[in-house]
Amino acid sequence: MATRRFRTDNRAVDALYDRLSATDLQPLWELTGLLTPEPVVGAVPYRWSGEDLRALGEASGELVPVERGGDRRVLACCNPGLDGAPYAVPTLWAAVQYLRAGEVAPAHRHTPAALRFITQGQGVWTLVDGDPVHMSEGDLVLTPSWTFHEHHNPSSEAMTWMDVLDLPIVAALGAVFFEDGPTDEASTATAPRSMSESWYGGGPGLVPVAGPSAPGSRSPLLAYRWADTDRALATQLKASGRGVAVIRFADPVRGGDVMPTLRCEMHRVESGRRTDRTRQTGGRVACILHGTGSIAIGGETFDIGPGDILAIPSWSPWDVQAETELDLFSTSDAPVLEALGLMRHDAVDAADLVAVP
Ligand code: GTQ
Ligand code: FE2
Repeated sequence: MATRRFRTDNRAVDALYDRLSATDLQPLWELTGLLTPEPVVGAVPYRWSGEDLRALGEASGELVPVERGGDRRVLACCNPGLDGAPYAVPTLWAAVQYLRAGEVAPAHRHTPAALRFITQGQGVWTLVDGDPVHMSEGDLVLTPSWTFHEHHNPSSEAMTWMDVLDLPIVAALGAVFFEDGPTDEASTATAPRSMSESWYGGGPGLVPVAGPSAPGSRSPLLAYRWADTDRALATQLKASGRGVAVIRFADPVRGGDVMPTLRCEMHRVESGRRTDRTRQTGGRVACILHGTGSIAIGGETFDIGPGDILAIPSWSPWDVQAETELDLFSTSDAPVLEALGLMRHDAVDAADLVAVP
């Protein structure tokens, strides 16, 4: 090991460093940047343009069969601050997946949890442990840790969506497991409504007394539909009169986050309005569903439009300015930071707190 050292004429110090090197030890007095006053992260504020993502998904679709690369045609967002690691922020994988008409991405499962957020189109089914979940614009679809999942596109149009996985977290913890599904014919089952929604998507605040339970602290509801999200945002906007509405996607049973590592939110900003500038610990990935405007992250400002994916590094203040009404999906590792007592966020203005009557 190359032990870092200071230079001196003292032979005994030289000898000490040689012994430290030979013993794979590094003295703390040679190390800086470990215990920083505030988070120092490699990830930089960044934007991948929706136009580029669509065009490159399509080009990959024409040139590369889905069988390559683990049976998924996926382009990973690589934050330029992370030395080539295929991660959008140090804790989150974000990618676009492209499935052509008639294609099937066969079943597998892994301990990293995944979610899909659909920015355009419809027609793909994701089977989650055999339950066919249809995907359509604005929907959030979950494939929790260790659930078998496969995607098939019986429609006549190619489809693309954003994947986010907690892969870097699970990898850092040395807990990645992967398994291919049964090798017989891929299932191409479809259904107007998934079983998960039939049980747990019955209505606001209504959950079955004896429904099939989900293991661990994750939602048994696997799809959050745009019609419901849209209505919740619209009614909140009207009720608050603040020009900005934010909802959190919740486990309908526990009220907690959708999965143990990932928090999901949808933000709506009325045309001409700007959100408060806030920051919190942990990484965040955002994706624009509708509208145009700009986002300021740390010292950078990016124009934003539909399909854009954004990396918001830990502790970077960010705010959004809407030119036309903006719908922004956000996912973060907040449940992990909260579980570990590491969540910090900037104080929220009193004006931001709406009293619940
Ligand atoms: O769709 O199963 O972006 O396994 C990365 C890994 C998607 C998937 C990704 C995956 C998938
Ligand atoms: Fe997967």
